[in-house]
Formats: sequence, C-alpha cells, structure tokens
Amino acid sequence: MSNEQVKTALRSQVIEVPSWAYGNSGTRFKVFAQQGVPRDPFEKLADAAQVNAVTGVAPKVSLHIPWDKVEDYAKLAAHAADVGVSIGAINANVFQDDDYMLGSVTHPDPRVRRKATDHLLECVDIMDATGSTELKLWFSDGTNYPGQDDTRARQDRLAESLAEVYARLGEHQRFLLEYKLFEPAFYTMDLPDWGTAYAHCIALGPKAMVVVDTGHHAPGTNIEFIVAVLLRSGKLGGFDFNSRFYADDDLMVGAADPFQLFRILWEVRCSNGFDPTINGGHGVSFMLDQCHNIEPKIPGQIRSVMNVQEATAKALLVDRDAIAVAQAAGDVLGANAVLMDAFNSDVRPLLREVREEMGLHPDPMAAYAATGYAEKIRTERVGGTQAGWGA
Ligand code: LRH
Ligand code: MN
Repeated sequence: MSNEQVKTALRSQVIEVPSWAYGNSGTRFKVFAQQGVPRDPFEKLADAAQVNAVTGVAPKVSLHIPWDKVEDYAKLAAHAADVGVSIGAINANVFQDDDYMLGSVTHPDPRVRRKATDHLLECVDIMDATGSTELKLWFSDGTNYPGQDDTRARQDRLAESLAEVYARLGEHQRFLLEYKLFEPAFYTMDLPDWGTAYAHCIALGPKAMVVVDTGHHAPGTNIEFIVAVLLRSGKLGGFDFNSRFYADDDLMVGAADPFQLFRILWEVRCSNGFDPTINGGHGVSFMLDQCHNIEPKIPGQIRSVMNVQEATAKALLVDRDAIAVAQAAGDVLGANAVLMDAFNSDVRPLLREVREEMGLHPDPMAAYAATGYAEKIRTERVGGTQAGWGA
C-alpha cells in the first residue's frame, strides 16, 4: 500500500466505543467511583463524543440495555447526532436478573426462557428506534458442576431462542454472537468458544455473525488464527477489543499485548477485513469493550482508540509483495522479518500527519486536556446517581 492509501484507510477507520466504559466499573472486590462520571446515557454519549472530537475515528457508541434504558430512544439517538456520534450495537443483558441464576435462554424453566427471549426482542425494538443495525448477544449462561444440567438440551434451548430473535431481525439488521471460555460459570459456558458460536450462526443464516472478544479465550490461544478462519468463512462480524494479562481483565486494548493486536489486524488485512463493504455491506465492527477501573475514563478511551490506530497503521505498512515472495520461497526468517519490520515501525509521526490532514490536533490526549472538559464534568456533575454496571 502506498503511504497515501495507508492514510486514506486510517482516516476512514471506524472504532466503536462502549457506553459502559464511561460509567463506574470494577471487580468483585471494589468499584472505585470517580468524580464527574455520567449519571445517564445522555451524559455517556457526551463523553464518548469527546473521544471522537479529538481522534476523528470513534463516531459510534454501543449501548447496553438496561444500563442505557431511557423513556425515549429516538430522543437519545437525536442527542447522539447533536454531539456528533451515532448509536452502534445494542447489547442485550440477560446476566443480571435473579431469575437468570441457572441460565437465561438456556434455563430449564420455560418461563425464564420466555422472559429472556422477550428482552432480546425488546433490544431489536430499540435498534429500530435508534437506527442501530446490530444486536450484540453475550450470554453468561453455563453450569458450575458436572451433571448440573443437560448440556445438549441447553444447546437446543439456546438455538430455539436465537432462531426466534433471528426471525425478528429487519432486512438491514444482524446479530453478533459473543462467546466466552469461562466466568461467571466455571464448568460449562453454553457459548464457550468460536466453534460453538460459529455452529449456531451457520445454522441460522447470513444475519448471524460471530464477535471475537479478545479477553474471552484461554491463555495462549492464537486469536488471530480464529480471526483468519472466521473471515475466510464470512462469519466474522466484529471485535470486542480489550487486553488482558490473565483472564477477562477488560484492560485497554493493546496495553497488555500490542504485538497480539498487530497480529490480529494483520490477519484482518490479509482477509480484506478492513473493507466496509464485506459481510453484505455491514463490514467488520471494531468495537471496544473495556472498563477503566482506576484510570480516568475519557483519556483511557482516547488512548485505546490510539492503540488501535497504531496497530492498524503497522498492519497496513506490512510489505505484502515482499512477504508473499518470502513465503512462496519458504524463506522463514525473511517472511517473519517483513512482518516484524512493520511492527517495529514508529507510526506515530504518520498518525500525527493523518490527524492534521483531518483538521485535528496531532496529539489527541493534549487536545482533550486543553478542552477543560474533565474539570467541567467534575464540577458540574454533582448529585444524581453515577452510572455503573448496576450489578
Ligand atoms: C462479557 C462482555 C460482554 C458485555 C460485557 C460488558 O464479559 O464481554 O461483551 O456484555 O462484557
Ligand atoms: Mn465483550
């Protein structure tokens, strides 16, 4: 790719930020509240808009229901437009209600399954009301002890609920099925890995796609291999980007393992995954799914977006012709060197140039600091109930 082509791709990048990253979050040990945290989805969107204002590549915000429940979703979508963003994926939540202790759509009790499926259908109504085209489905469903429930029967129950939701999707809508190896269940998760999610999506049809959350695999998993296989099969709907040292740590993407993020985005490039027209025009959704438990949240999101930009720039700088020649020749070290040259490139000057060409300050962190927004929300947002996971 020429420098100009790389810049064009970087200018048109779309990174979707999660509304819940702006609220309080933590672990089972403690949620440390931070001053200035939003009290409602309108304030969350205003904070997300700050990230887009200084990076230029974060124009979409994922919502999570009921954390972002409002009376008037059209009004919320209008507010998003007013602050320069749009509503991205709608995340369903069937993991925080007492009824879901033994599962939601896989629960032995049909009354509980009905309740859970109705919530998923309500989220499609919210997609209609906000103009969102994506429903993201993650299920905490699973078991903790062998024999606790019938694994096969739970798969049948899951498939039944997904089929009902699939049938409800509009023409330009799709759902993204998210898998996770463990937590909160510790013996089986009903969607533990890409293969199980893929099997359900294949059975359903073209509107059912798999989402890869980079924190949801066993340590040592070659995530970029999964990405290559899902893209080849036309079933990679998107990413929930974050990073981890151990489990589902939900740390800033690229913070724990920038080389892994680069390898993932290189496989995305190899399978034309940056082309927004693939997947029936939906493309691949590059979403963040993170929690800023101890660091300031808006700067944390800005840094995360910059980490994705830097890894993307490096992946776009790989000399494809040179690596193809080396690979064809069986030149192991040569091929690896081509990739490492790109990874070891300092792409920060290139990104500063891209930002200036977009009419932005070359340093998003400095640009945000200069707005005084952090001080403004700290002083203005007094009283009310700070947003969080409501767990
Ligand atoms: C589950 C998950 C899922 C979201 C939640 C916020 O671990 O990754 O994507 O619903 O985090
Ligand atoms: Mn996720």
